[in-house]
Amino acid sequence: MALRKILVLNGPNLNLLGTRQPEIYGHDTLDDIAARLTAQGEALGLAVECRQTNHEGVLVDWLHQAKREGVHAVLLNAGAYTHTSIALLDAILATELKVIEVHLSDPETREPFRHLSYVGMAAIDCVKGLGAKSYEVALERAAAL
Ligand code: CA2
Repeated sequence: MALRKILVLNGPNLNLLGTRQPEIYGHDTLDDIAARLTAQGEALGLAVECRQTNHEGVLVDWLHQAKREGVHAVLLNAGAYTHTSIALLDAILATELKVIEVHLSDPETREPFRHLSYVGMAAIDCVKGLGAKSYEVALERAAAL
């Protein structure tokens, strides 16, 4: 039987991870995180695919594609689009995908403009504030869905 697929989608500026603001986002690069998630996925019997884009519409397109391809769950760190994007909220609602919101930091303890999450209005779960470990906890939760 084919492995269940988990898509890990990362939004704007997350390609800079590990190079700037390590006091907030840690020292791991996105490639480090992707490598660990892939290995963790193999242990859990999941096929993990990680992607990053700086473009809102590309995230919307990837959610539509995930629905068409029958992806089991999506881990979504939409970066700043978390707090602004009704398009992403609509895409999650329209696709009815199981989306787990992920954040390295805890936006609710940061500036007030980060307290609102449009992604959170449609996501089934949220893991935040654990640095790169947020993705690993989210993947464990996705495996249990
Ligand atoms: O904590 C998170 O994971 C965030 O989604 C990160 C976003 C931020 O806008 C959200 O409020 C919380 C920002 C990602 C920017 O990534 C950088 C990585 C390295 C250096 C600078 C920015």
